[in-house]
Amino acid sequence: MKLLDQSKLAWLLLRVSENFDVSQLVHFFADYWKGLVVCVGGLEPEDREDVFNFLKEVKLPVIADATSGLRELLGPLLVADPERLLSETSPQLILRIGEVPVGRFWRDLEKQPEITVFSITRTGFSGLARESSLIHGEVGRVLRGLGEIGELGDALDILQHCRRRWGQVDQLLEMYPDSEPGMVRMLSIYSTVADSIYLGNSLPIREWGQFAQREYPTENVRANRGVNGIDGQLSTWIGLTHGLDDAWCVVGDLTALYDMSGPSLLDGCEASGRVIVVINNGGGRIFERLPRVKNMSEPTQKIVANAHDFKFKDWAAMWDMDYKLFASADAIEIEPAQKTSVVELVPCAKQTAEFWDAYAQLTF
Ligand SMILES: Cc1ncc(C[n+]2csc(CCOP(=O)(O)OP(=O)(O)O)c2C)c(N)n1
Repeated sequence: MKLLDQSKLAWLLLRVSENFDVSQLVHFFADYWKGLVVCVGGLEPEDREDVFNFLKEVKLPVIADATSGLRELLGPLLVADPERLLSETSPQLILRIGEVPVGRFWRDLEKQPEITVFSITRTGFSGLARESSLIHGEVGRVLRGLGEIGELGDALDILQHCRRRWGQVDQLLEMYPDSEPGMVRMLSIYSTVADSIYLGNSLPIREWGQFAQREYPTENVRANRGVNGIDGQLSTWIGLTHGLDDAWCVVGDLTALYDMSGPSLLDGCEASGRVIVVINNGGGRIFERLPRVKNMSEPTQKIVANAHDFKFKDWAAMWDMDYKLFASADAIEIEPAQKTSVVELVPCAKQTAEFWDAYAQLTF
């Protein structure tokens, strides 16, 4: 007997497991009046059009990761500040489409078994350790298999709250332009010239979803976080995009420090317009946002954050990369060149703290 090679076997297994039954999903939709929110994680490019058409048809509130490629296309359906919104409006149903969402709200669902979760996923992983339902298959095919659903709508008026919240967020970003979220907003405007964007740990991924511009589509976005670890991120980006023009990478400073030899892989890469943005907030600032760390003494917080004063100029020179540092949003000017450029963004710590304090005060 001729043995099947690995790729054929994987293809066959996918086909076998793809005999999905959408009737369970139709029943799930019947309860939409209890409050139904759609979460869209990373999507394969071939699924995007079907997902987009579905979302436009059902007109449900959508939490969309940047990696869905749809975030900027959803206009008034896009949910702002998902964590707080979900805890305050308590929708009873969540439909997840695509990869496991990166937002904190998804992990919070572990502790909310009363919320019914249904996933449509190519991987077959529920992404939750508690009970939930799942259809395993090509996402676009599953949605087409549903036929016409029609408008379901926003039973809890979540989108009305979101309109207000987006307005408040935009106002805060204007008030604190040199805060980290303010600089991420400015960066996202510059990066509309990129052909692809790679987001690495930690805050860059969160902050991109919450604060990046929402007008111009940036379809080709990848993110790498969580259990993946912060090491090897630059190498991953270079491997993923080697030889491709206009590839941008946005990482935190510790993430860059953990992969200082990564740019050696650029050797032989002749593509132009490649940019590595390092958001240098002087350590792993994601930890400061954890309630347990917030209550620690300042010296202990510094240790937890691996606080440092390093800058990346000499590192860029070591790998023959162009280099610029910007310490305010207004000053940012990114001109991709033939050589890979390192752009170091240094947010104002005071404005960042003020931004987050004001953000915490916002109410729906
Ligand atoms: C190999 C590895 N070591 C440690 C961690 C724990 N960790 C998660 S996020 C993070 C900090 C990342 O800092 P930085 O890249 O500066 O991003 P920021 O938090 O400031 O956005 C660390 C150390 C990890 N995920 N992987």
